[in-house]
Amino acid sequence: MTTGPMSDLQVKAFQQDGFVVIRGLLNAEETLLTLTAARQDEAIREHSMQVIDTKGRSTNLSLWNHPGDDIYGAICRSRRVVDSMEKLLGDEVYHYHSKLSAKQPKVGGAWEWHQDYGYWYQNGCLFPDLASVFIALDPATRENGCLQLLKGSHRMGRIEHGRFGSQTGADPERVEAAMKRMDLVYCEMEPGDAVFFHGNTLHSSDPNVSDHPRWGLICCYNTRSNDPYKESHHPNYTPLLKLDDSSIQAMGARGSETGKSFLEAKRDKTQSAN
Ligand SMILES: O=C(O)CCC(=O)C(=O)O
Repeated sequence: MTTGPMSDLQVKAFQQDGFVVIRGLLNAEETLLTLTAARQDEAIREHSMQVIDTKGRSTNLSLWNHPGDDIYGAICRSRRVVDSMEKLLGDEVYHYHSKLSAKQPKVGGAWEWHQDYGYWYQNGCLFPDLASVFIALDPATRENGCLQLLKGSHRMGRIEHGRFGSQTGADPERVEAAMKRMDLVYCEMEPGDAVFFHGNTLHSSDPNVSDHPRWGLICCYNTRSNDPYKESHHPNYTPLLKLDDSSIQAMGARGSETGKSFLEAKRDKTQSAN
């Protein structure tokens, strides 16, 4: 798929499973431009938080609330992504934030099982009407810590999140029970492939034990009708200007614009990077 929103079948898969994988969301040229921009992006590097896992390994996470005039902004505002999100969530959506999650070879850390809405609930979102799209920029494999999703887990509703023993994330007792009843899917992807997943879908990822980086761009959306009732570190409803799909390629390998505002709060997994 390179243009247009999702098919009805893909929407049905998302509703049933809590996620849907779209192969080739970005074409080869667009993916290369994005990866080139990200690898050279001084601002992304400078503003990245170290998200530390339970074994002390770290993922570099750079997070921004508003789409910039750069290639990541062109992607998160593209009709192909936004129209798909709107079809999946059944409402107008706005950009809640985007992030670059970079697991470097050998040192990139794990993410414990969590639901994004487990954290976003605290931001005043009354309904779990949020979703994200993870776009692979490198090959994402089991060895380098691809995303893992628990199929159908979005139907469990919001699970308690917090610090449980030495771990932070979703209540491990409930996660363990859920894992006995639902299929764990390792979301292996080629660069340019993407997975759209619901805010209540349980997901995690293993450390990167390979010799290869695993970088991914994650764009998150909330619905207009779910405008948070209070202010938080992520934005309230802000109209999203959609761009034609051709804008991605037209943008070229342009990284973060000068003055782009990143969320830099020092966070580790005890505070949630979300
Ligand atoms: O990058 C990953 O593997 C997972 C990231 C994630 O789950 C998150 O940012 O909420």
